[in-house]
Amino acid sequence: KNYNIAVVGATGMVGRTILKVLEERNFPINNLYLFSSAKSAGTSMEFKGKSYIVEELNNASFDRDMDIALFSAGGSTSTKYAPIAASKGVVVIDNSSAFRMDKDVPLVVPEVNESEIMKHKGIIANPNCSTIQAVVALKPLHDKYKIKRIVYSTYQAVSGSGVKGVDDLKNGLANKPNSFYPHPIANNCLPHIDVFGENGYTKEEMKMIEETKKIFDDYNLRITATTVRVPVSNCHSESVNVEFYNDFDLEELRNTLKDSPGIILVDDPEKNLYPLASLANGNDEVFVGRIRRDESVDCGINIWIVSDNIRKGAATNAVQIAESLIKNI
Ligand code: 2RA
Repeated sequence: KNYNIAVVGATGMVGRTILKVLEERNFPINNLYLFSSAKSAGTSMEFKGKSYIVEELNNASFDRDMDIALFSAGGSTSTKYAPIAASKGVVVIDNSSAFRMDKDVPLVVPEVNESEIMKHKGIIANPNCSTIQAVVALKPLHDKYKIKRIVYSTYQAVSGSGVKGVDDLKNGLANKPNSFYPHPIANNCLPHIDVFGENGYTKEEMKMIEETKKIFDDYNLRITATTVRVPVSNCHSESVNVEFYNDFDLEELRNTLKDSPGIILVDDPEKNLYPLASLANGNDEVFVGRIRRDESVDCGINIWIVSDNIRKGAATNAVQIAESLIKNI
């Protein structure tokens, strides 16, 4: 069977990558509908050698024979239109944070909690990019050694902010003024992604903390996070400290990661081999390395995790959810 698919936010960085991944993975598509804001409506986009005109999203957009709508157009668009699509029987896979913590909305990374997908009530949420790569790496370790505590420190690419972030880095490196970030991102690390809350943490930090607990369905996990924007074009890097309840053999732990879905182990520091943005860029795997025992606790490790935040962190994960969905509908 082929499916009628909509991409909402088709002209954005993630939207374009969703189309690229749908084509690469030969997703079985009958009709394809592309939607955007008024600003980008009328744009012509290519898919499998055919041209498609991007339509302006409106309340009637889902009044047609449609199976799945992949949203990546920001929280306000999802808040308004995802329920409309779902009310018409269209299954929404939403890349925004609008519904992630809603108890009726599965928050899914297929390698981690694929079985949650069929509990959906019309909307399935794609986690935040920085959360996705972390839980892919940590899930096999949680299953084997039971995680007690996680300390996330992230080094996030400007592509996470979309074209505005990419432009700020380019302008900064060309000594032109930046207009998006609060400070020049060129030659700076900004400990400020999204907005600050009352508790002094940013929304990005709280997303990593809360989304990890929901995805692992383990609210006893003790998690803290510091998320930082760095002058890298694409791919997020993360230094993660993990403490387990149960002890481990380091070689066994590394092999567990090596043999787990969606993970590539790159860990031979003596040969200067460890995960890099330049290695992850354009790929869908989560790259792990620098795995070493944390001698300051009884059962802990430090690990370095790198992945393409636009692909596995957003577009590919959403398409993988759609692939799982059609296996079951
Ligand atoms: C960022 N994770 O990197 C956030 C949203 N993509 O800006």
